[in-house]
Amino acid sequence: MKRIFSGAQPTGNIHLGNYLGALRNWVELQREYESLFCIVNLHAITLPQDPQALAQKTRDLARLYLASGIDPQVSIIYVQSDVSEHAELAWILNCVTRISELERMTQFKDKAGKQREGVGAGLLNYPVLMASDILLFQTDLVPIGQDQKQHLELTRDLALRFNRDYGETFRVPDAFIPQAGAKVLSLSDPAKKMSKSDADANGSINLMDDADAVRRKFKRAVTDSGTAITFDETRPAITNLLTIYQILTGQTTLEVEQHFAGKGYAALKSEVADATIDFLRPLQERVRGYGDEELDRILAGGSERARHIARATLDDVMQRLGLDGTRRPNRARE
Ligand code: ATP
Ligand code: LTN
Repeated sequence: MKRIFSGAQPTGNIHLGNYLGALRNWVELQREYESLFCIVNLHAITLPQDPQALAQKTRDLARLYLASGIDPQVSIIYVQSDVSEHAELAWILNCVTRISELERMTQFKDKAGKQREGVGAGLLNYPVLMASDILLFQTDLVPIGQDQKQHLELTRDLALRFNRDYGETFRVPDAFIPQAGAKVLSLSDPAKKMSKSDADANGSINLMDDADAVRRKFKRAVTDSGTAITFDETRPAITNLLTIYQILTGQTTLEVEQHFAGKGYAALKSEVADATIDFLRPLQERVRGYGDEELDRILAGGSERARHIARATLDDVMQRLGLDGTRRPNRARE
């Protein structure tokens, strides 16, 4: 069976973009692939985090994975820092990555800004850790939003380079980027993607938002000039609202356009809000249904299974590099 791996950071609030661009597809794909879904808390600390909040958000995100439909009987759900092989492989891959490759990454440029002196090295090395996540598991397919495409290309380059220099070691993964929902835009600034790190809270619909907040945010959403309600790349704000509506109601683009023909922007906003509220209500109820004990059991089981796969890859990598693993003190237990 082919394998998929994906992850999200336990930072900020998980929003509709994360769901439509990533999580939703994970749920679909888990039946066809052996699946690992990780809560990437080591990625989260590339920017300063409050320790207590990070621990809490890690658990909250695990609940959201489960509530979205990731089935722990089928898929492996775990926390990145529980499997130390991620950090070990990241160090090794850092040694085959060029600084220039990392400095080219658009996410690094966006997050680091112009003043580079005070920027943490973790932010630069972030894509190497992401490559390690993926390559550790001999992943075939990586379901992600559009913004992560460049990181996946780097992952492929690193795998190919390592394989060339040290022999066939890593499977070279492909990206899975959905046709609709790969880049959900900010409701307040359609020039940007909906983002957890956006200072403007009105731009994102968070998955835990209550009905009033959802209605208010859609009501204030920026629209394009004109009045037509059609899918049209030159009118990103309306297309964004229509895309959200289309995916949540499971209709075709044609059905959606026919539905809104002759209606105004106010009706569009209010119907997108209704569809979102109807989608979020049961999801939020399921989130609240997972107790701490059950969650711990699922995450502990997940990390055990993940570690088993990861170790095999890392042992192979170490051997190829001349890093003899036989002296490891816990070797006998494995
Ligand atoms: P930030 O916006 O602060 O950089 P993020 O939401 O991109 O954070 P993650 O939690 O790591 O960070 O993202 C999880 C997944 O959601 C990734 O696959 C990412 O590509 C996807 N994603 C993020 N934002 C969007 C968006 N606006 N539209 C579609 N997919 C998105
Ligand atoms: N960088 C990703 C999160 C992430 C990820 C991964 C996604 C970390 N490791 C491995 C897919 C596969 C982001 O969305 N910001």
